[in-house]
Amino acid sequence: MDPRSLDYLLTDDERQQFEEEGYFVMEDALPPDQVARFREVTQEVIEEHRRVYNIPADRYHGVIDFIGQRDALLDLVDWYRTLPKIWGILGPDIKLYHTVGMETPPTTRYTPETHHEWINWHTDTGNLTRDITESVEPPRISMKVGYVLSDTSSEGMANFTCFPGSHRSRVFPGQDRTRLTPDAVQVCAPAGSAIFFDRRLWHSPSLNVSDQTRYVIFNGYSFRWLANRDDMTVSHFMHRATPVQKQLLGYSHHGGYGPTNSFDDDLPLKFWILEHAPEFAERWPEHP
Ligand SMILES: O=C(O)CCC(=O)C(=O)O
Ligand SMILES: [Fe+2]
Repeated sequence: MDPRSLDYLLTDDERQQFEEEGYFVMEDALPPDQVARFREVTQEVIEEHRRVYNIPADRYHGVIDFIGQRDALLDLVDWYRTLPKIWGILGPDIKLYHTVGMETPPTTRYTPETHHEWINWHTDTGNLTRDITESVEPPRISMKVGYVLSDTSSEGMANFTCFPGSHRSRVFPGQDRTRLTPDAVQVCAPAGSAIFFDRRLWHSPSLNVSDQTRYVIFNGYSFRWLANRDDMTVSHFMHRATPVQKQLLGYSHHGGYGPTNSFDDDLPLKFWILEHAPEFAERWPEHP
């Protein structure tokens, strides 16, 4: 693992913001050359997808199972500036379970009042909240990091949009699920930012009324036992992945039995943290 990640450990402020608001923004997650590199890759994959599946160029479009689409994307699996935030929140027994490359072209056909097709208020991970009904507050279980690859530093640029602090409720907190009401927050984040959010946070894509196409890569991390939310086509990465990357790509030495257990040889990330940032291990829950 890149030793520089020790300079990016989760801070108390970030932890508090994540707990209270359900998200936080880190502005310097990717240096400019990496922003350009990942934006090019994202643009290329999405253009290819639009051609193959005949998707109109002016439609908001995301490609799931994104991480394995290009070799360059392996670097994001354990990116040294962001991974410490993920394990700082979820602990060491985690994997990547879902990845999306997203393109939002500018639109002149819709206005904030008439953009029903673009607004989709939801919480993440599909049926998870629906099916776990024993508690009033839904469980966290997964989170995402969104790598902002184009400017979204002011509103109307297809900003990631949410209701801050809404992650503790299974009930939609707004007035109208088909609209971007004024109480929704368009998160303003420049290119190179990472937006970390709890999967329970009520959020939506939003409208791009700027003159630039928006690109974001959303990488979802979860506990290792959660079913993947896309095909996670990554076997071609395994021969060159580091042990930590292999863990995060879902590899287990114990086949299907591995992910619901915590065998030491499946958890190089845990031993790296124990050696380099042991103060975080004090927060890990005991196995009952
Ligand atoms: O495009 C967006 O800003 C929202 C994406 C989203 O809902 C997600 O990645 O979970
Ligand atoms: Fe989402």
